[in-house]
Amino acid sequence: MSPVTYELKDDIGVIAIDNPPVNALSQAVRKGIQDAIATAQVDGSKVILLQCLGRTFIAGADISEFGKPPLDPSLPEVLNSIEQSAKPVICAIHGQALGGGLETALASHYRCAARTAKVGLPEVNLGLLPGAGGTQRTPRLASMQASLDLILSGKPISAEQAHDEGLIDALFAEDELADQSFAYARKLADEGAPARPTRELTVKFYEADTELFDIYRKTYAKKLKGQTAPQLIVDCLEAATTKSFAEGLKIERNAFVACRASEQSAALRHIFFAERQAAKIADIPKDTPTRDINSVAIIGAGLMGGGIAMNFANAGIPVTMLEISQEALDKGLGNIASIYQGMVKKGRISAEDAHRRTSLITGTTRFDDLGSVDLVIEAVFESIEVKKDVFTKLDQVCKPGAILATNTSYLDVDEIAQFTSRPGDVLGLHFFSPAHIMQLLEIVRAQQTSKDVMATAIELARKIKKVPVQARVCYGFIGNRMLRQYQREVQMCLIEGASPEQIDTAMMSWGMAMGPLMVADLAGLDISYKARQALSDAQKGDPKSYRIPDVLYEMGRVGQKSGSGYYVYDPETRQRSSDPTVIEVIEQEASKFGVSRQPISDAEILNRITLALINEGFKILEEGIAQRASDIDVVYCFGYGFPKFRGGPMFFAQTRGLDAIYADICRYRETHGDMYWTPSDLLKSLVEQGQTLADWEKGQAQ
Ligand code: T1G
Repeated sequence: MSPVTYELKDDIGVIAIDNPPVNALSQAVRKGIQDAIATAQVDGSKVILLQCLGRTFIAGADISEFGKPPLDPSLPEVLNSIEQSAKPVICAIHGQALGGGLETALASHYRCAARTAKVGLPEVNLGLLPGAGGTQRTPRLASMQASLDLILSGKPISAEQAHDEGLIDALFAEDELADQSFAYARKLADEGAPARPTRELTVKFYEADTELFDIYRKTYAKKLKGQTAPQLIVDCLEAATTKSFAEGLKIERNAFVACRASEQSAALRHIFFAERQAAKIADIPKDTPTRDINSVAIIGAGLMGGGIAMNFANAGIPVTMLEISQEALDKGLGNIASIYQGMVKKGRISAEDAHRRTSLITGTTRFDDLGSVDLVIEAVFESIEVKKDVFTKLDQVCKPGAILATNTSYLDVDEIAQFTSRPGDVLGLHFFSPAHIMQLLEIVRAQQTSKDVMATAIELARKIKKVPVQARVCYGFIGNRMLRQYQREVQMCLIEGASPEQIDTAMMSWGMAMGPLMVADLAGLDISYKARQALSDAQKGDPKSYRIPDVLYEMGRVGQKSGSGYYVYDPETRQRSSDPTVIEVIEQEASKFGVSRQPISDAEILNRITLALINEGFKILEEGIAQRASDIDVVYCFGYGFPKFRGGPMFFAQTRGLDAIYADICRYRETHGDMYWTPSDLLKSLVEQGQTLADWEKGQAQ
């Protein structure tokens, strides 16, 4: 049964696409459209109306078809048949018209949309570019600047804005779109409106625009550092100003095919599906009942507590902040208000919106005021004694059925759950700093956490626009446990010969959002120092892996907040610069450990640090702390600044080849000992059996 139907209503040919969930342009949809257009050419129709059923217009090409042999007809062929139609083709857009979906509309002769609709060309988010005429037709309808912004940002725009920019001809109320679009087609048929091939329009490009292309190349070379698609997009749009439509289309096609075959696009497509997969938990069916969360309480109004509260206020859920003193409470609420004011200043939200959100956040110093809330999230100092005190009180005051969550970054959630009489209602909700910005939410499932609590947490994560990932209980869960190995190897490279600048530059040129030492200074050396104090020497591991930050901390260098850490920071501008004192500390500690510092190449630094991360990732998988390898990739790409265009640590390992990864780890075991460089058993067995991670996961699922 084709997902595309064609029906002649009076003398209007109606093409209806019904390919849930998002009307992606699968092979069957492409074939269906092409056949319908061909039928309409020879029947009694005067005009053709193309519309979609379900919650949205076409959300693009079927991404799951990429990486497989292409199937005919290709989208460019189908869109050319629409554009070449002798009878006007009208598109009616609701929900979202994205990628190939908007290209379908641009190849049509007339476009109408619901006022609530959105349109966009998000291909760049997948390491691609519009490959079906988007780079050649968009600048024939909208200005070159608007075209550059739309395609390079990858962000959808409202139908209103698209109308203002010339991409949409008519706007209707959402609930009237079906009737109004038919009436619009009726009117065009009655007026004998002509087919208007977009390809015959002149590109909207003026002398003043000449500089635009280099400006955007530079801007996106910074914004999307290391990514190839953005630069190719500018080339295609520039070609539209100097080449014929057909030549421009060819240039676009070649660039698209190159992007589609690239590792970067494979990595970004992997992350697209991994993000959606992460929200699915194998033993928790989709229809698991969830609890209503209409009110939330946050224990602790510090930086994390405040950021967490804002997520709920942003989603319209009232929040009660609890602090031990009125002074601390006022300070916390004050911080939140000033962040909202900052967002108003930057034009991100309106003053009314800021007022509405701030007023949803109230405060108390009494636990007894929390008796009716649906969810409590504890964000207090990281000590098990303090957690015990808080959860004991919560267990006494909170209503039955309230969910009790901890925002701990590494403490034992099973132990915390045992402080209550309701361990089934306890879990970890681990936000990342700054909590109102960072997308990742590690949902830590304790042994007794009930399935409806987990299902509620996943659903809630979506509501507050977070990317949820399940982690089981271990020290540091998924993200921070791997981070310890990552930071350990950073310290080993420092003490053996590298400098903070060299390490940060090597990791950032490879694509990390921030270098590891810059992150340490931002987070504060005091946080990790205090965390280490709670560990035994055995747990702390080789002193070479933490002596330098200990010494810096003891010198009062705790990072940006003290004006110095691995770098020194200008008190006015916060400009970061190197500090020879740090090298002295490193050399001093190296000589204490009898380490003769030698030059280390950037490639070696990169290899050792990423392999430390990857090896721990395999251990986390074999222990079942993470459900699947792609969950680890989502954690690192949405929580730790790992470059999405490399797909995350586990995808990167698979891309490099597990043999090579294993061989390098074994080599480091020879040179650096097996304390840290013992390959994970899972990695070892996959290599010995010549299996991939995907093979292993398939085996696990059976
Ligand atoms: N192809 C295949 N599957 C898709 C898909 C697509 N384009 N879009 C969504 N899905 C699946 C998704 O995996 C999930 O599956 C389900 O649909 C619901 O999605 C030639 C080359 C439309 C805004 O980049 O941004 O066109 O997990 O959970 O939150 O130039 O999906 O249920 O099994 O995300 O409401 C360009 C991608 C493609 C848009 C809806 N288009 N999609 O968000 O639901 S490249 C895009 C989205 C292209 C042309 C080029 C979002 C959405 P499952 P969801 P949602």
